[in-house]
Amino acid sequence: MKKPYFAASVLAMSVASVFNVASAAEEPTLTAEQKAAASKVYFERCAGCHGILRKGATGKNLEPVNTLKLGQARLEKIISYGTDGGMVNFDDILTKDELSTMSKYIQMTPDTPPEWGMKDMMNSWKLVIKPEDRPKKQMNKINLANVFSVTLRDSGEVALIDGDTKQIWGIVKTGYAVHISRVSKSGRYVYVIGRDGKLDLIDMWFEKPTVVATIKVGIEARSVETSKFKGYEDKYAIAGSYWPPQYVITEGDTLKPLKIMSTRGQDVDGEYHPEPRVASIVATEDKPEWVVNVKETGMIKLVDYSDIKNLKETTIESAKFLHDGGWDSTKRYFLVAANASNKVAVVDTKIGKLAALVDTKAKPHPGRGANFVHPKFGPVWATSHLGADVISLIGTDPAKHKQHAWKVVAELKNHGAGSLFVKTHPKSKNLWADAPLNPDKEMAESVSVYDIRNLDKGAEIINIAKLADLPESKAVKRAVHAEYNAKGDEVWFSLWAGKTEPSAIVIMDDKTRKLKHVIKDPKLITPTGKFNILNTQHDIY
Ligand code: DHE
Repeated sequence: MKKPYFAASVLAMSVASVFNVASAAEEPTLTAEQKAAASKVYFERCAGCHGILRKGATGKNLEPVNTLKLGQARLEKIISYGTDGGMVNFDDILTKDELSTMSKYIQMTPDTPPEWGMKDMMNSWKLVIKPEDRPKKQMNKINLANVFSVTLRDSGEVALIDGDTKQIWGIVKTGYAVHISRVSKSGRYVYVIGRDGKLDLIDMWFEKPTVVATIKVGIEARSVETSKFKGYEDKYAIAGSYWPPQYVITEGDTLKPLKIMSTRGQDVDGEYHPEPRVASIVATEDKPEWVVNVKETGMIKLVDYSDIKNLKETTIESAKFLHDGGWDSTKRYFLVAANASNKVAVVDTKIGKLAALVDTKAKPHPGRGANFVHPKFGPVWATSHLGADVISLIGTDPAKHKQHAWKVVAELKNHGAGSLFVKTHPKSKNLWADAPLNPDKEMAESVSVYDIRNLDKGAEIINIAKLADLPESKAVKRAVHAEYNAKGDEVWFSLWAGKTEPSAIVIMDDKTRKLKHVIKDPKLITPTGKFNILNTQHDIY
């Protein structure tokens, strides 16, 4: 059996040190125990932004060549209190000892974790209930189209909430710091990916939501998608890993791994990158293809899944570092944030080429974005930003509004920077935006809502946390990730508090913008992303 990466890191470290004599001479030291503990904290708290090899992406490069220059005292300060550049503070999460150990750890040469190939995947794969032993029809009375799969981040679970009754239908154990859910084309299966690479397949046809298959696709992962083209419904799934940098195609109804593809290679500047992580993945509906966005290289891969054995990949150069994105309203163009370049890349999936690179404000972060028809500029797609209190509207209709296509046609003032997600619905007249990573408590707990018929009026700002009436505490209850119900008349927000504090889901009436319902339950631990089945199944946003 393979040793876990954290424990195995000590050996890798000493080997690495041999090859890096110059910096090893100055690097601080830690005991094996301290180093294993630091490695675990790094994976859990830092790797997402800085990379396993610490080459930097959303966060700065943390290789010794840089960190040794900063030194212990300065690093402790940065980790404790954060920076204006977007680094968050950890003084409320890590102890003084941990802060000191982490500061030493990042001055040491990074370890290279092991690979995770077909044998590892097969060993981790569990087909809990075979397809032939599953129900032949839906065995419950739940309106599946309006179920929400809710990430319970710090408990490593998802809650499946019945959107009609607002009751928790079931809670399912998933991977560590579970990240997102995606839905099969049929709307029957939910795929859930954890940061530890654990992928779970939930069948919603049982009396209660049931895990029917599970696999570990890598050591660290963030994304999963399913095959959506006619004839391939529920046939395949694809999961993207951060480490090793690769994606795997599996059977859709069993998760049996079929093919692993590395994403290592040259970036848009022609430089080799050893850790190009797989960011967002989306399934095209009118051909057997996934759009796979590779973060560090800035390459967008169009993966043709019609012949897995003779897999065709089209590699499109865009910009660094690719992160999250969504379709335009016609589902021909995919728009993805290249957050280190302050750009949104637009792929024309019909012809398989880059349509444009659009300049935005600092660190665009759309989630899947929001599509609506602007009264003046025609169809637009919106993104908010981590680094600016601005929502950019990008024209998306080169056929009828050519002069506005792939240009920022308007900028709306958000209530703060630190925004992660914007959302609307084809039936709605509202555009909602959050700012959960804003350092100001009031801002992080509030959302902005705009009337898309009258954007000049500016936003109404609503403090979502106050509406929930949770017990008063100093802890921030971040209002995060708007998601509509299936009908498009309710907007759900998570109130994301600490692991040991009460969190909630706040449901707003979209038309009146008034509170409709609050879901409070001790089992709702750190709710973040919410994925309505119908909207996720059909990419409605
Ligand atoms: Fe996410 C989407 C990566 C932190 C909630 N996040 C994504 C996607 C990527 C990504 C690549 C796109 C997936 C897709 O569409 O296929 N997220 C990362 C990180 O690397 C990062 C910055 C740091 C980390 O260590 O993981 C990170 N993400 C977070 C959070 O802290 C959030 C706010 C809370 C949480 O639950 O972890 C968070 N990310 C989300 C959500 C989505 C997402 C809710 C899906 C948005 C959607 O509407 O589809």
